[in-house]
Parts: sequence; C-alpha cells; structure tokens
Amino acid sequence: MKRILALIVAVFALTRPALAEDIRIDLSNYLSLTPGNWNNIGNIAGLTNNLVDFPTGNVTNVSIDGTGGPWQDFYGDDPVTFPNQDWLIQPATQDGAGLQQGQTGTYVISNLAYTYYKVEIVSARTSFDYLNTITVNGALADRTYQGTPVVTPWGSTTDGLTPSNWLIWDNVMAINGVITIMDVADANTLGILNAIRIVTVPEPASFAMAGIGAAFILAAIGRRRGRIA
Ligand SMILES: [Ca+2]
Ligand SMILES: [Ca+2]
Repeated sequence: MKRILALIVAVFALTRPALAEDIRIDLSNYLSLTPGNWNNIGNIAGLTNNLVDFPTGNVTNVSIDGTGGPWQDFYGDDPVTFPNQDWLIQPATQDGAGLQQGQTGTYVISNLAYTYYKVEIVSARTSFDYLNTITVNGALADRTYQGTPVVTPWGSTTDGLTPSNWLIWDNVMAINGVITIMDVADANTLGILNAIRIVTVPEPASFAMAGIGAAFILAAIGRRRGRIA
C-alpha cells in the first residue's frame, strides 16, 4: 500500500503540465505585435508583470524588468523575412530592444516557479550586422537552433537573420526565481534583442509524457493486484 501511495505521489509530481512555464516574449511594440499568447513588451526599459504562459494562456507571476537599462525601440527584421520555426513566429523578429554602441542592457526575469529553464534568444537585423555579446546568468549560449557553433559576438545579420538562427541555453538555473539576460553591444555597432523564450526543463510536453508513463505503471500494478486477489 505504501508503494501505491508513493506511486500516486509520483504521478501527481510528474503530471503538472499546467504549472510548467513557457513564456514567449516579443521585445518592443515599435512596429508590430505578435499574436497568440505572446507577451508583447512595450515598456522595454521598465517593468512588466504577470507574463502570460503560452500553451495555457494563464497569467503567471513571472515578470521582465529592463529598468535602468539604455534600451531603445529598434527596427530589426524590417521586411519580416525570418521564417516561422519551432516556437518562433512572425512578426516577433520585426522589432527589438536596442542598444547604442558599447552599451550594456540587462533584462531580469523574476518570480519563476521552477528551478531549471531553457532560454532561447533571437538577435536579428536587416542589413546592419550588429555585434552582440549575449549572456544568461553570466554564461554564453550552449548551442544554436541550426546546430552551428555558438558565435561570440553574435552578428545580427550574418549569424542571426541570414541563416535564420538563434542562441539557446539548455539548462539555466533560476536563482531565487531569477534569471538575468545581458547584452553588450560592440564598441562600433548597435546591439539588439528581438525575441526571447523561457521554458521549464523538462518542457511541458515531457511532463505530460512522464505523467502518461506513470499512469500506465499504475494501471499495470492495478491489474496485477486484481489477479492476485
Ligand atoms: Ca513587436
Ligand atoms: Ca520583437
């Protein structure tokens, strides 16, 4: 009976997809808004609370704070040529939060409910190859969406827009619910962040699969017990 109780607890622990967080952020409302449960951030040098979870539409406690940063509304992928890929849809890349030459901008993501997150950041610009050194909790990216090596500094045209690529951090630890994103613009170019995704590890789909697996185990045990009785 104890084992059954432990399994039930495990099933509940594994089947919490509604509580997992998948936050999609379009930085800047300069040129356009991204539809669906995207968070369109107009106050790019300020605080935006209660970001919406993409799969469920639920309002979360998660916030994004660019207060004190030199962020400005920038054009990004003006003609919207970046293809829809995976989670990223248009017109999220059309505009962005920008930096003048040599400036450093920070976004603090707070009140995250889980410990580990995958963070994905898009920096794309038409014609002008802005050079960005982007870190998350002080670390460079683990990989890129296209599977090419991580390039630092990241060229918004040559590394971002032209190959339709972005940077990915696979396992970022939220420290007291906080993840810090930083972009440093090269001394001779501007800098830009167009879009961000922050998703619980494992992703909601994995939570659901784990839950289904646990349910099968429970059902199998139930059947076996039935036979013994
Ligand atoms: Ca926008
Ligand atoms: Ca954008």
